[in-house]
Amino acid sequence: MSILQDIKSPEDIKVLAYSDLRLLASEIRALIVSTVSINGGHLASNLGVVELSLALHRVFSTPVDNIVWDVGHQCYTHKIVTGRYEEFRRLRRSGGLSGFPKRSESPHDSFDTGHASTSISAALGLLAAKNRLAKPGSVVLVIGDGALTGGMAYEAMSHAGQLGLPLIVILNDNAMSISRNVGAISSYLSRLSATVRYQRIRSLIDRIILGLPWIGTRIHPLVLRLKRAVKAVFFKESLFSDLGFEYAGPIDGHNLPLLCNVLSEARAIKKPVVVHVVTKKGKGHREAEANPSAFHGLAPEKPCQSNGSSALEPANVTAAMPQGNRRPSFTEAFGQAVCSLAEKEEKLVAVSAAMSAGTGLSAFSARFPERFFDVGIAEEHAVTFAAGMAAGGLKPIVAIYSTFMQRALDQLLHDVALPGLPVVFAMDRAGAVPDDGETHQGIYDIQAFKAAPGLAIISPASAKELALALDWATKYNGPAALRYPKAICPPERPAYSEAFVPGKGVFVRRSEEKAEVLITASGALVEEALIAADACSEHGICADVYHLRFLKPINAEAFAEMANSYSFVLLAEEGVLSGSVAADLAAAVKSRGGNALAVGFADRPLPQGSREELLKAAGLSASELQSAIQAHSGKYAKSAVDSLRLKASP
Ligand SMILES: Cc1ncc(C[n+]2csc(CCOP(=O)(O)OP(=O)(O)O)c2C)c(N)n1
Repeated sequence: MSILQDIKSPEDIKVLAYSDLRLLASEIRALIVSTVSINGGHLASNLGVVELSLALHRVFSTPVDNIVWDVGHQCYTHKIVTGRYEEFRRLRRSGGLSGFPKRSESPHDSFDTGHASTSISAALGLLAAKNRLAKPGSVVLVIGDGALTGGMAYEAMSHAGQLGLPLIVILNDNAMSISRNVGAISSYLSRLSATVRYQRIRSLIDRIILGLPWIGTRIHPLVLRLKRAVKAVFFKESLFSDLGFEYAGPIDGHNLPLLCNVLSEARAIKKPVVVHVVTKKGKGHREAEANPSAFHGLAPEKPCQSNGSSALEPANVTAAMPQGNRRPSFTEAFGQAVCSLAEKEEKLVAVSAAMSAGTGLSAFSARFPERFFDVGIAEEHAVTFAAGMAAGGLKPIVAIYSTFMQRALDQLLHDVALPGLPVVFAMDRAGAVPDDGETHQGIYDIQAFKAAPGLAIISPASAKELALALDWATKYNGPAALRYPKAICPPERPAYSEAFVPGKGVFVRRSEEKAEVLITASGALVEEALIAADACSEHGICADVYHLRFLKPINAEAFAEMANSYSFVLLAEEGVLSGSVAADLAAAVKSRGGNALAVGFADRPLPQGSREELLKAAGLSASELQSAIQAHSGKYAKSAVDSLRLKASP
């Protein structure tokens, strides 16, 4: 008999015996494994917080109380027990449940997340609002030890310590970020969790107190004081207490009664408190427990068994070398190119913000460990650290996904671009990002970064061109950014191997006779443009394809002059249309009396879907480009047909 099917709301959890709660935890784990094996998603993080999520919903009452999930990738149990069990099978599917908390999805989701280290700020804001508006309820947040490497967390803790509001911070410590966690804070946490003498005394106290159910709750202030006294003996320096928080823990994050007791205590003390919970990432799934890094993010549609014995495919682990004859992904192409360059250039160093595997830097980190820096989830620091290394004479390459680079806009402008430092940015996941939804789309970088003085922005269209672009960028005497999507590299074309000239693009398809239509694109969209041009030619419309290569610098006037010899210019860009390079160029063409249409993503959040679905919906897929050309040039189709007829007639 299933307990899970009867959980219609979190209230149903409050009445279960602990033995049933444990059964419920097993059922939830099985559901998460089976769903993620089909839909993809974050496996190991979610398996690690099943008990913690249940304990939170047993002690707190959402939506009166608020729970904020940092990053939000670990919210699956929360979703399942807050009325979304039936919809869970549509997790991450187009139009289905988001893999992250979303206020528009449920009143139980207090804050939309996706990027790391925002939870303490957001939760403190929610609490300040409750306080000011005299609304009832507690505010609790769950932040991982990985997310605790992000600077925002400390800005927020400093403020929380000052305000003194009863914010409940649950530190979910599994010693892992995506890869093994890094940094001095991480070492500090493991010292905090691993001190054997402290552990023994703590568990003795826990046992004594928990053995006294009635008295236990009554004497909780004493308990906390006692625990603090114990801590003070062994941890004279406590980061959290020094910042104005009470500190409870470390406690076993899979022990449901213990978790519930400590959370109840934390709620009662009416001061900012950190509850340090130790969990096992991947808990309950053999392979995920053994290799939580590989099982952090899973690709969709790889069936597996819930006992953990089959092959779920890790999505984030990108081998440095593509297997067999298949074309590499852009990530793999970057991983190879950066290693080849490093062999020739000793000053080259690489920086990652907790994403070495995802950005393709695993091979580099293994081959050149002394030239590799993983700074943790600290994109702002990564950029300014690289600026410092560039000022000091090194050649840094900073590999950060487009969406996470948003964090470091000021650092890019203030610390890199204004002083003109030669830092190279490798922005993976630029453009439409599959399955993760609004918070992970890489569609804002062009507008955000094109204002940076002297920054060259290149959008390579193939693996070979990516390598050439990287080579060019590391020799360029200024900042440069490469942007490329999460996609397999399109096939090579001769134009992609042409030498780089700043600001100049290349014709990838040019007919000998005068073409009527020019399709302009960059990056992986060039392939869509080529397919569209082929399709158009079958309808008698002749289209050339021009690959911009550089989104910056770009000479709009020179482009317009060249483009105005065409009857119609279609410009496709894998980013937000408003303020895009495509829109700028279309305006330049029109100002000279030409006929141009720019296509890109609309000025609204871009929801989850496959890359193909997202490109199609935005009018950027080959078929949509073809339709745009035909729609815009019905007369061209006709005149092409007419001219063919004329030619055919005697
Ligand atoms: C600003 C930002 N950078 C990078 C990421 C990618 N990312 C997603 S989860 C994660 C690791 C988070 O580790 P932790 O907070 O300890 O949670 P765990 O998965 O271990 O439970 C990273 C780096 C992100 N979401 N946000």
